Formats: sequence, structure tokens, C-alpha cells
Amino acid sequence: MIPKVGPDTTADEVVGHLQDAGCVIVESLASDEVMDRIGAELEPALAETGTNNTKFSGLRTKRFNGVLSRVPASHELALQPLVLEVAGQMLLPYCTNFQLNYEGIMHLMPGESAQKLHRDSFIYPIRQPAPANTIATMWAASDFTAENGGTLIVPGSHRWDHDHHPAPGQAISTEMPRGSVVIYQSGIFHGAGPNVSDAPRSGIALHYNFAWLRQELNMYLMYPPDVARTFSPKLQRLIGYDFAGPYLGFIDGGSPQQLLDDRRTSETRERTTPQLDEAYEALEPIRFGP
Ligand SMILES: O=C(O)CCC(=O)C(=O)O
Repeated sequence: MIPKVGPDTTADEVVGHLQDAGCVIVESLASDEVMDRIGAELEPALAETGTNNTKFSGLRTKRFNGVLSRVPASHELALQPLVLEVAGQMLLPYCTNFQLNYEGIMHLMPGESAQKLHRDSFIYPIRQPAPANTIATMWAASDFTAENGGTLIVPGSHRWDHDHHPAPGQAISTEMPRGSVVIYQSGIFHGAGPNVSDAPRSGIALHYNFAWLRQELNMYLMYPPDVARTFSPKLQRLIGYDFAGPYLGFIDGGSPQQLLDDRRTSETRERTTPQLDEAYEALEPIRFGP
């Protein structure tokens, strides 16, 4: 079973489910007003997107990145306070700050078949089970149902051995109304479901991970300074215009965020901040090797 909570849930409750089941649905977390704006911005972007993908990405799926510039109302989802609090509780024991690791539209057209089940942790050579390095969110831009390809998830699989793969029929469909979000951690087996309905299933994937890991999507090329400059300072930092820890990710003038705002160039040229130093001191270093 995929645990389900309402929009008035707490970060502690959501984190509890992420630790136990590895996944959780938060129903109707985004308002109709936000989802209407997203829908209106998505429409022209989807109209100019083809289904020209690989078998893994879906031969009948429309996908695109650059969601933050093509669908500006998605900023509300990327910066959703409950999600950020949950990501923080899950990730901050192992990093001084976390980042947006991936963003993308996954729009399954009728007739799409099921995607191969996989773990997001596979992009890094980390043996499972291991603490979550990524917290994935998949927002429902349309209702998600078992018929239209609601994400297939194998609850509890974040505890499995590295080489243990799901048996046929073990995955459960994510069923949730538009504006809801399913959150799952990187050790969870999941994949897009088959769309046997006569309408598309539209999802917005926003993933967060340790700032010290290489991002899955190259955010600096996707959002070069001229584009990132139009985002809020908080979103700029979240996509990577920030230190990734003390002495990590700096430019000549200190924080890379200074590239985006001339007024900041007179500020500190330090390669860290007191807050980062303090957060770093509180971390338990991760053991690498036996
Ligand atoms: O579209 C979905 O429901 C999940 C897609 C996914 O997990 C992926 O493409 O990696």
C-alpha cells in the first residue's frame, strides 16, 4: 500500500512514511488556482513537444526539461514549503544544503506501455540499501489513475538488497487527484505505469538531492545566468547557484549567486559562510569503503 495523507499533514508524518514505506502521497497539496496556471502554461509547451523518446523514457510519452522557465507557475511546486521541509529532514543529516537535482514533464499519451521499474539511486554507484540520496516528487498535473499510467511504486523496496529486483505484479499504481504529489526516496523501485485510458496522464517531476552530488539535469546549461537571473534568489540557490558546502562550488568572488546580481559583487569573497561551516561541523562524515 502507498500511504496517503491530506494537505494538512506535517513534515514529521510525511518523513515517517518515507522512512517506513519509502513513499507517500500527499493529496491536493497544490491549489486549483496554481494547477490551473500550470495547466495553461503547459498546454503550448506540450503542443510543440513530440513523443520522440527512447524505450525507457516512453515511445508514447512527451517529455521536456526546462520546466522552470517554460512553466513558471511550477516555481510554486519546486519551492512548496512542506516538500522543502521534508527534503531537508531526509537529506540534511548528510549535507549542509540540498539542491534541485532534476525537473521534467512526463506526459504519458494513451497507449503508452509500462516503463521498466528502476531506482533513482542507480545514477550514482552507491550500494543499496543506503540512506536516501534523492527525494523525488511527482506532481499530478492531471488526475493519476491505475488506467492512465499513475506511477507504479514498490513500497518498502528501499530496504531491499542491491541485486533484489521486483517480481511481476509487485508494483502498485499511484492514484491521486490533480494537485497531489507522490514523494518517494531514491531506493524505491518505480516507473511510469501503462496508459490504457483514452486521455493523457501529465506529471511534473521535481527531485532534490545532496548539493555535493552532480545534478542529474545540467542546471547551469538549462538555466544559464541570463535565465536564472529572472528567478527568485531562493530558486537560484536551489538550482545550484550556491555553495554546495564549505569550499565547494565557489567562483572567484565567493558564492556563484553573485554571477546573477551585480550588486552582490562587492560582498564577501569568502569560499564559505559561518552558517555553512557550522552545518558542516554538525554532519557525521559518511564512511566511504569498508
Ligand atoms: O512518469 C512516471 O510516472 C515516472 C517516470 C520515471 O520514473 C522516470 O522516467 O525515471
